[in-house]
Amino acid sequence: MFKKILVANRGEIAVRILRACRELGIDTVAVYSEADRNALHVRYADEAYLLGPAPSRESYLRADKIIDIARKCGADAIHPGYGFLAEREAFAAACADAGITYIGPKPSAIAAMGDKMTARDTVAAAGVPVVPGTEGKGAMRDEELLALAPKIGFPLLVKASAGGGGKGMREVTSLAEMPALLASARREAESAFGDGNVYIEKLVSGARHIEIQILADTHGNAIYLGERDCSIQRRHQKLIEEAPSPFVDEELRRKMGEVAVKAAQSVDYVNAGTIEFLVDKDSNFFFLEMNTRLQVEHPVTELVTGIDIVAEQIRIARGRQLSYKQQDVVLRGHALECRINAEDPYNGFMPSTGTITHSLLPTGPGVRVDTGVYPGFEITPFYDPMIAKLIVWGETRGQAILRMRRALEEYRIVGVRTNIPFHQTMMDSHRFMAGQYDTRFVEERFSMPELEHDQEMHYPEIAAVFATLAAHHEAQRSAQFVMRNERDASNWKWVGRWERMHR
Ligand code: MV4
Repeated sequence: MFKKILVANRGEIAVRILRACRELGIDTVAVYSEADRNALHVRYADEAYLLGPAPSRESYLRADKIIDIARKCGADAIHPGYGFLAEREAFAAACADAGITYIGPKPSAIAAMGDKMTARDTVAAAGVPVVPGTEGKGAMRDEELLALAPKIGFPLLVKASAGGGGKGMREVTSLAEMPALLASARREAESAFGDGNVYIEKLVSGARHIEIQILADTHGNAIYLGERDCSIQRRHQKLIEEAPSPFVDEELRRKMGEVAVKAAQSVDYVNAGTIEFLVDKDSNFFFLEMNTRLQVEHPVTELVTGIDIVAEQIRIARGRQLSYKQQDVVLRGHALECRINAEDPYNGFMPSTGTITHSLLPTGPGVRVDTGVYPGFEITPFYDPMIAKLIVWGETRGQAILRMRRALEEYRIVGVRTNIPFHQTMMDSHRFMAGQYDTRFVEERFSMPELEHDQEMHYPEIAAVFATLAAHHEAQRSAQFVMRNERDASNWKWVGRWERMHR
């Protein structure tokens, strides 16, 4: 095994990875920015080194410094976590050049999946279903895209090759508006990624976002660990994830799992990875993209499979065989994850900063909290607002929801505002309970037009009085800003009925 691993990340995921190392008896090295001198990951690790000032590009993105530290302190391997240097081909290659094992896929696989158009072409050639569009044609000029669009049919989506996560994406409903939308998509992609290439796909509406976790070792073994439903998101930020998906049955799981393994094998994938699919109302599924890293939401898969994904990543990187064969992967029960963000759900989900003065973590049966913060720690605007993940397991989906409600109620965070009231409202929602949601759910049901369209206000004094009243009213409790009738003790009768119906 490795003797020492450097974790090139911060926050909850750095702590998660350090914990896996500790259990495996591997020494650990943390790196940190000036804003993170007192961070939990720094305290948890055996050694810690300062990278530089708070901004990511001067700290957590300094690949050169990180590799230098790893070399000097004798680390055998680097785990990138998610974000920052994860999914950077050049970083994975630089680790290898320095004789340090990168805990993740090969640079070639990161590159092949990093360009979304290339990824689509590659997996489509391997027989993986993709949404009908421009696959197999490579980069196209506007004239070619305009000529092809009517054959694909409207509505369609223009997507950035270098994109992912919705950046540079445009919905097109007619040929007439397409030239302008192509131009603005290219402009946005060029400025965000330095690559203005785009491709088009038919729009799949009312779809769910379901992803498959895979593991592949260096000996040619590859398995899938079932799916996660990540449809509860807002502006491409996931908020709640669950496993298994209430929408997926045995047969669909097996089909999607086998296709996911095929997609991974098409780029010679090694280590943990995730294949994202769109799944329409008729259970047709289409490859969206592959994430070549450990994901935020990996714990829900860990809770229903009993597999420690980070420990497997480390074993795979060391050259071991997978600890599990496909038939060893058995799903048990149901897991939910709520991302706890330092943001104000009553004020357009604005980031909230400050020092956490008090916090009380939920515990007890079936509850897991992955967090990187503690009382006394200051939340700064430099990094992601996610401060914790609250993950629960239950024998059934209904039990998991009840447990999540209980845990959310126990959770106390003082000093910053959090989205806990949003999650409480979700756990009370009949549509969520019934599993009847798609990727539009949050925007449809949780929009607050009176707060989001303030540019239309013509009477600032009246607006100010109303805003004050509304803020006071809404601060009282979560339920006020959505469907009052959904807060009802008989919800649980309803869940029971729904579960009996679906047995
Ligand atoms: C789509 C789609 C519908 N049809 N592609 C958004 C981010 C990027 N990863 C892909 N995305 C989508 N691609 C076709 N052909 C709808 C989305 C989409 C979405 C996907 C997953 C999770 C949330 C989403 C929210 C809005 C749109």
